[in-house]
Amino acid sequence: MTLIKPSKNPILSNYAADAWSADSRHDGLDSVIAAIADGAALIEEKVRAATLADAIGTSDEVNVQGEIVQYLDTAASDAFVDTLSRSGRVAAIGCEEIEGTVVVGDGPQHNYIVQMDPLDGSSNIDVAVSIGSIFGIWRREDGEAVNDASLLKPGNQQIAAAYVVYGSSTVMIVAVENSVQGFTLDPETRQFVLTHPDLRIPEKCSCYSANEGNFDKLDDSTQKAFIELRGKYSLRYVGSLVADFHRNLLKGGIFLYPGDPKSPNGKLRLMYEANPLGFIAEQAGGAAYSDSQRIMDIQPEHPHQRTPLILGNRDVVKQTIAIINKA
Ligand code: P6P
Repeated sequence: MTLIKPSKNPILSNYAADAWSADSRHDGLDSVIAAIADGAALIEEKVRAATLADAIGTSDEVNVQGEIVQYLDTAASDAFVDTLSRSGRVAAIGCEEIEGTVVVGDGPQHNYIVQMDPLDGSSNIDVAVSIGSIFGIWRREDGEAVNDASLLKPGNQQIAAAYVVYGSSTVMIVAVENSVQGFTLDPETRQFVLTHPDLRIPEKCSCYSANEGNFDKLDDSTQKAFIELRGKYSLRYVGSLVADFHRNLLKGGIFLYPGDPKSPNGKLRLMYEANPLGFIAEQAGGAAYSDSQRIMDIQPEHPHQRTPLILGNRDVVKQTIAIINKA
């Protein structure tokens, strides 16, 4: 029995060609998004097979979970570097798994710079918890040199962002200015189909997502913010950034990973976690801040720098920041 009726909704490639090619600022963006979708479909298969591979020991490099995770982190990084490079539109890639800048090309058609966390939360694979891939996309201006500086553009210069959540279904969210669209992978056709058009974060905040185990490490004002949230919202925390953000994007919520006196910049990365999700949150009517400023206004100093991150429902983010900054 075929569980899935053929959808009448557009597949990603048709949507992208129709929606984005009309705007010259998005010239070739559909090829970059298609490269992300191709890599995601490949990684989705590997992630689903990983534990099974461990169980049946199909090859040495997956015989212990620790090596499965490392294998999948590297496999995801390699897959997306390959598909993005072959798109013919990407000049440079920054990647959580790669220390330096991946310089792809500096021709006139290499119009985009992509920063990515290819497989975020991979330590959750061995307990079958959702994980994700995150992408920030910037324009490379005509004639602009392609070098390490290519990876230090502030988030407010992003032209698009995307993430893929590998959960009970595999969903790819793509945002450009004033547009957030969701596509679900059809396991039979291996195509992403439009299933969540014109996403907006619901006005009503339903939950907060934070690691309450860190509470005692937090400074007084951040503890006050946590106590305020406890009194108003349910706690929903997967421990996988993309899964927590995706639920909050669809259902309304706020995610916090603040700094603390020992780690003032928190845990999450600015360029390929906070900036892309901050871009998506803002295009969906939400907000994204560090502990003091709009995430996308931070001038990067290093491609792997960390930042505190508070993002989701705009009003609740602003209220939370106000409490955190009350000395
Ligand atoms: P903690 C996963 O390791 C990750 O980088 C994010 O996906 C997630 O939001 C965060 O760390 C969870 O961190 O300290 O709560 O386990």
